[in-house]
Amino acid sequence: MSVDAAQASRAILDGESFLAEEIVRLQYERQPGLAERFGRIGHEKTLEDTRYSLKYLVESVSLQSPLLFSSYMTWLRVLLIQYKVSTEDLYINMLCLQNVLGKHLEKRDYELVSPYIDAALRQLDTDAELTDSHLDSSAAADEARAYLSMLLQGDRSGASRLIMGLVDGGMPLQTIYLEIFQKSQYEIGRLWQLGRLTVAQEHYCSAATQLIMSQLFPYLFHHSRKGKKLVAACVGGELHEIGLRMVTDIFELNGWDTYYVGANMPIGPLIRSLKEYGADVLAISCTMTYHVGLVKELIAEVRRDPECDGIRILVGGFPFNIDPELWEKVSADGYGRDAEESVLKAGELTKR
Ligand code: B12
Repeated sequence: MSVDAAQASRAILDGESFLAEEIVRLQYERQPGLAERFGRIGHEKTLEDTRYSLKYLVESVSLQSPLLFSSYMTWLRVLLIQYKVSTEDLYINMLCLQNVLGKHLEKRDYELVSPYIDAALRQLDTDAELTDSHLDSSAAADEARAYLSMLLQGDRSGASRLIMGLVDGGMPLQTIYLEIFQKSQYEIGRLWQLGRLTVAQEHYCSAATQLIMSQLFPYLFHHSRKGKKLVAACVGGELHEIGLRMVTDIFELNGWDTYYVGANMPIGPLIRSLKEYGADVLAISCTMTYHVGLVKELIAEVRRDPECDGIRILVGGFPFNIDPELWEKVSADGYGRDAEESVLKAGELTKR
């Protein structure tokens, strides 16, 4: 990270609570109707969202990736529609954020941060509707629709029978993973964001998909082994583990030996496992943008350890798909958009 970006990020982080309160105070001053429209809870939620916006801004600035903050703006804008918060309300919130940072940060910090906010404001000027279902782009669209519809009706045993039938019918596991499981999970995320699905439904579907993936476990080991080893982990605090699990399974399917440690992995024990297992590749997954800094820290720690010399590091997950240059900014050796690309990339990195 550049010294300037680090300093500007630190200044925002240090004042986060105060800055958020100032931003919301200014917004309510400019839009007195908000209090009546949204009541006390609305005020609390605005404060909470503003704190999140500052967090995303800090991550975006410290990684020098304006895309991270502007894509967050698109996401937030769509999410807020169901709560009757308009794009104009959000735009004003951003203007207040810019104004308050202008008043409270050192001039050089503000000048560094301000273009990130300008980019986000421009982003709010463009249309962003999540109208297209992820299932429409699936290469197994009919099966994916049937699968998700069963899960949404609470019929996980029907969904399991559907998948086992497809396996028996010869559908490749990779297609089931990427075109049915992954696309359904993305669709669940889209429906949740639009307010058309409850958190309980999302939890049910995610748990059911993990259960059904487990039923496919015995099918992963049919292929000849490559003698290469993968350790796979999510960074600390990260709870999204299905993507990484999918990556790991597809590595197994391609003959790698894998050691999957899943969500929320602390750095010390992870580094120990790399040595004990004799990893060739470390796969690090991160979904929440505000965890990307931890990915960078983890990679720096691994690189500092001479016993980890030669281990190649792959990263992936939501923010890496938003900014295709982000993997270089965290000093990884490579990145994969999805499980299939990840295996190809690891193959290239470990060619002997
Ligand atoms: C299921 C889910 C959850 C579950 C996760 C359960 C679990 N056991 O994993 C739970 C309930 C925990 C959860 C929590 C939250 N979630 Co959530 N979640 C999702 C959802 C619907 C699906 C995730 C998933 O399974 N994807 C399917 C996998 C297969 O896809 P993938 O992760 O992209 O993985 C592929 C590639 O990225 C790549 N890849 C992934 N990792 C790696 C690693 C390497 C090394 C490589 C090479 C490649 C690679 O390959 C994978 C396979 O092809 C997504 C929607 C979405 N679009 O993803 C939201 C989503 C990610 N969640 C979101 C949010 C906001 C949250 C919460 C903040 C909600 C809250 N208010 O609490 C929390 C944060 C929790 C935390 N601290 O981590 C937002 C994030 C938005 C943003 N702008 O950042 C999303 C996008 C939903 C949305 N549309 O708004 N969530």
